[in-house]
Amino acid sequence: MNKYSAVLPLVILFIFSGCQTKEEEKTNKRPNIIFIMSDDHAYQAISAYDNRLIKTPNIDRIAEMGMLFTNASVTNSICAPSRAVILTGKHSHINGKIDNHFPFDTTNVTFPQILQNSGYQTAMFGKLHFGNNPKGFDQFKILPGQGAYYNPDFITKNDGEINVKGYVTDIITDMTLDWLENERKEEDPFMLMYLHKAPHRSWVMAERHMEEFTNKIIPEPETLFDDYKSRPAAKEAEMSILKHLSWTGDSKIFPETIDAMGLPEIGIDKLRYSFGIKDRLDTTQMANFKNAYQKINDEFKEAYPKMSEEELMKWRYQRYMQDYLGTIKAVDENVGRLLDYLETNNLMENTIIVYTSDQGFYLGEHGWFDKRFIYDESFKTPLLVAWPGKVKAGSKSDEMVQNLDFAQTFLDVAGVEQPADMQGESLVPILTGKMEDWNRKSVYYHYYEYPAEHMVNRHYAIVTKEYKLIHYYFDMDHWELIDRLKDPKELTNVYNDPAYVDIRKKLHKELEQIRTKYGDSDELNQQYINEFMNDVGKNGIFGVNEEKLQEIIQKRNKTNN
Ligand code: SGN
Ligand code: CA
Repeated sequence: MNKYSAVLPLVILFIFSGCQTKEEEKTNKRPNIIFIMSDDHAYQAISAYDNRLIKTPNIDRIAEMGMLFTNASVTNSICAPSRAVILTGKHSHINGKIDNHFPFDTTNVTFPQILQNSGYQTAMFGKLHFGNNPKGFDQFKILPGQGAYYNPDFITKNDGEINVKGYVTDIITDMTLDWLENERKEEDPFMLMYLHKAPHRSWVMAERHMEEFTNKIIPEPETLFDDYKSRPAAKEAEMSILKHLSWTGDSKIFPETIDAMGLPEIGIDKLRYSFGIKDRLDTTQMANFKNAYQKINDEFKEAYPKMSEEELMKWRYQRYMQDYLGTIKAVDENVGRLLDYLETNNLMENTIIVYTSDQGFYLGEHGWFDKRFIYDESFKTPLLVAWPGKVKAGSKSDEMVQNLDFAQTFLDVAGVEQPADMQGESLVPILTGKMEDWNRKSVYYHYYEYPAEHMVNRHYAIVTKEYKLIHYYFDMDHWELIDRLKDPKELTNVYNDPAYVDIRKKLHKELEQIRTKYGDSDELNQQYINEFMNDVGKNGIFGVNEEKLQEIIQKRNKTNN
């Protein structure tokens, strides 16, 4: 027996127990939370939902590892309001951020503040769009307002405003990976918000994707030529691919091309081109951009005089979709970079990863781009959740979950108490297969931003798996009833169809109940209309059809007098 033999077992025991403690610590550690959100990313453009438009292998990985929600929706289909709902766990009429117009009320309590107080490290990178900085974050680098695709500025927590050269989707990822690698402390759990600007209008893709995507041919949706029969609000909206996309900023027809063709500007056409493209791209980027789009410009100049309205619509749809999908290609690549980093650094096992969008988007359905309406393409939003070991890989759920539920879900995941005044529900029962703890039958929706760009009337609604009962109340008084199962493309308003009398009655009652449950009312509607109209009367509103705005103001003055 040598002199070490006696102590060897002890040494082994020590090392072994040391390992065990570390292992135990790891499993007891509260989960990390990664919230990935893109801006205006339609579920139709994620191949886990539908692979006709684009392949998104990296985003799909999240669903392969976890759960794909096929019936997730937002409570108010517009950017900053959706973000406010996500952070507060409260409907727009309660958190006060009803539209993109007024800044977020920072006296609201948000889930990142609660998580930070409970010991989570918190960081946010990318688009917030609040008009003020986020509270509850150890680190943030956010885009001012909508942000820019090329060489974007950022507002940072520690270094004021900075400018970074490059393409926004790559840069937001660089910042995120840099934080994970260099700032994050290994001993504490973290909550990270990784928020893309893409694929928001005016859809400027990365140089490396221009050649591929400007040559793609995209299949058309069935409802590209909708006539909006029985849906007057849809008819009034200004989001037609044919009529409302600008030539230069959106369709990438150069200002000199439309001048040479004698085409009149659409809306703030050249201005949008200036602030999105001309004033942002450096000389090399601009040369690459011009090079990629020159062929399109030449062909359009030649073809336009002979095009019928139908042909022009089809051409404009292709142009729109090529650029929109091109920006998504970079999002997918960058989500892949993040997932690879997590895998390489053993961060997958104890992390819940959420991929979603601030709302859905029309990709030509009803002839539209943009969002705002309660019709499926913008009411629904993509939702993919991975949580290895907790969520069954490759699972699916068609439960009616909403962006309202994220705050409580994350607090639940972290084991932190959920404030009683939050209005959502934790999704943990669905994620972990405890369906006896989940019994939601309907959701509530309310959109406010009118009169404004795209002219979508204010409306509220109740939605069940079978029906939507919708009330457009300003400045029209119009009800719609959609039979979701019989009419999935949502082309027919059956509100006045005698066959639906009983259903209509039942849904009216349920709508009243759900409005009471969430604390919404006609009085609140009126209050929000007054605030908004007083302000736009004085200060105007970006991008609005001025003529129509004046009409609405005058009509309102008349009825008020
Ligand atoms: C901008 C866009 C609109 C878009 C809003 C809101 N116009 O104003 O088309 O609906 O943002 O989008 S643009 O001329 O600036 O491109 S949101 O995602 O921020 O709500
Ligand atoms: Ca958005």
